[in-house]
Amino acid sequence: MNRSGLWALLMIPACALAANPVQHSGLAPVIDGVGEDPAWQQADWRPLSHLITGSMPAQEDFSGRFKLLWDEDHLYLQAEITDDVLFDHHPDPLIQYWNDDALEIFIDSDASGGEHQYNHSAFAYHIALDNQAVDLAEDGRPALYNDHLRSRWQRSADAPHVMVWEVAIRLFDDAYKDGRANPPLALQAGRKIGFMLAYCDNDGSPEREHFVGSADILPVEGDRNRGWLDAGVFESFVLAGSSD
Ligand SMILES: [Ca+2]
Ligand SMILES: [Ca+2]
Ligand SMILES: [Ca+2]
Ligand SMILES: [Ca+2]
Repeated sequence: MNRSGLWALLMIPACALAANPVQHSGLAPVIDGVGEDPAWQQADWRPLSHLITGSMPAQEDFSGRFKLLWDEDHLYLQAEITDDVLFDHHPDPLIQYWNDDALEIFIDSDASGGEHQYNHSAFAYHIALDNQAVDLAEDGRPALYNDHLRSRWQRSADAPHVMVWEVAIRLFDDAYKDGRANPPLALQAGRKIGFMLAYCDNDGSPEREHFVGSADILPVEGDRNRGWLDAGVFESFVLAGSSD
């Protein structure tokens, strides 16, 4: 690279370099747990490979990858999850939801980062095997946020231990308040979001055995389980412009 090229590279803000593009979808994928929608062809797989808590599972115990897309109304997720035993010990979605198998979606709609345990500057949706979504409310108690997303999964036709999980997620700004009318955001190209995906894998133990996510989280006093507290550990994404 010549000197002017190097200078041009140095002038790009660090956040722009770090943000991963999410492709726009002109034709929304059908949320049915079948990932063959044409829209998904334009999105690249991203790995779920960073251990957050527990032990690192063998490939057949848990492994996963995911894709993202967006349109004006939704962020779309397709996750492909290998899990040898599906386990839903607590049928009440508000009881120990993190200790049953669950897909966990972390979203910070404006990439503000910061503490979000009891506020909605960011959400940490724990989606259970019955497709119900739980996060901590402003009163500090878990609450259902099923109206924020549509979630469906199915076992893969040719691999019985593989689930294809599709989710359409609405995004809300930092002014979101529990118990009020909160209009979802109309998404536009250029919006930066914080996002992280993780999977809680339990195959029959009192507590989850593996918690593996997409972000390489810097531990605080040895603890990488920071996503439910701090949106600053999410990965940076930017909604890319429409090309279709
Ligand atoms: Ca589909
Ligand atoms: Ca497993
Ligand atoms: Ca925020
Ligand atoms: Ca499991």
